[in-house]
Amino acid sequence: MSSPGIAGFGPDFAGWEWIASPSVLLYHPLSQSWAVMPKDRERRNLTAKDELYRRLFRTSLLIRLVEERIIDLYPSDRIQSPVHLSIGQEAVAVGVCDALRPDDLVFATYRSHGFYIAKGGRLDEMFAELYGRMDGISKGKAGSMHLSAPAVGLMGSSAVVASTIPHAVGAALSFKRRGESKIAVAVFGDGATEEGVYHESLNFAALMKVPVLFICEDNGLAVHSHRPIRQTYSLPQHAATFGIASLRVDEGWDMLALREATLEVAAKVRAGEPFVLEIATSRYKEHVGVGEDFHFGYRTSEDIDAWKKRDPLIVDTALVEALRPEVEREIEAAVAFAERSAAPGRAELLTDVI
Ligand SMILES: Cc1ncc(C[n+]2csc(CCOP(=O)(O)OP(=O)(O)O)c2C)c(N)n1
Ligand SMILES: [Mg+2]
Repeated sequence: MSSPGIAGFGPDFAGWEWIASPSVLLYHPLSQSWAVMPKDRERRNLTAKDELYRRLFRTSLLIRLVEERIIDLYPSDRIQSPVHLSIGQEAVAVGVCDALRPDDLVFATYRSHGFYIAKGGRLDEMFAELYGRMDGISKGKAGSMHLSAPAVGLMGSSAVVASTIPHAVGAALSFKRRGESKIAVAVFGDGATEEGVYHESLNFAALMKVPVLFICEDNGLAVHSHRPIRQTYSLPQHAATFGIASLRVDEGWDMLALREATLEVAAKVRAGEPFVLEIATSRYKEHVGVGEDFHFGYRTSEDIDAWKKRDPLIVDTALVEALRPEVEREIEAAVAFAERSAAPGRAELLTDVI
């Protein structure tokens, strides 16, 4: 596709140059115009101790310490389901969800402890769910991979890669038909964009002009495969072929930048256009499970060092230590709730099953 051209990028922006500095550039293919994202605006007005930063940081820390607690608990076999940890990726869930309205709906993946928590799901019901207990948010039948909390707008998550993307498009269509100002958010990994349903969903969303925000968590990996050996396309260019505007944010550790980007983009979606927001991020742990995966030989721990140097939960140790006691108390109360909860009996075997 061709663009009207922009200084330094030439008339055809094919190639990676324009993606290299994408977090400040927004190309809208329908109006064929470029805009500069004012992503630094909020950060300029903030110091590290400001209320907003502290709120986002606290939620990020909660997610990380929850997953670290899962790591501790896992060998005991109390947690009954496989777990896909998002340690390293927390800022995405936090920045995105903080920019949404409570009644906006999120459809996510098997790696969604962060989205569950950031959207406002109850932590005690999440631990009880992971334990497979009756007080779990889905009475223990969903486990970690199928978390949902409809009361706060987390409509579902799924182990089937890309499968919740069309659900978000369908929800967005219903908002449009009912004249509601809500938006639907489809969260998926970079690997999910290789599924046919992603392409169908983009096409349908563009055709129907529904208020859906597609969010790609680009950790560069699908299990053990790196993105460049799997894909021939860049997401923004691909989205543009459907006439869908897009933005890539490279600073996926930066909760404030992600919140700001999502606010800007969600306003466009609410006004009635689909949008693709691609966020670079980094998974520190193995694909599934609570260990590390550097011994498999497809990546080294040094590969994520640069990311860790930017990670606020590693860098801002003073704030971590200031918040840690109260966050740990909250987690221990949730774990105790799960421990107390009854296991489902035989009578539950066929309930809530379709
Ligand atoms: C339809 C389908 N195909 C394949 C799989 C096996 N699988 C599970 S996770 C995964 C990789 C997905 O990678 P990505 O979408 O980037 O998400 P990430 O795990 O990196 O968060 C694959 C291929 C699956 N669960 N569902
Ligand atoms: Mg991935």
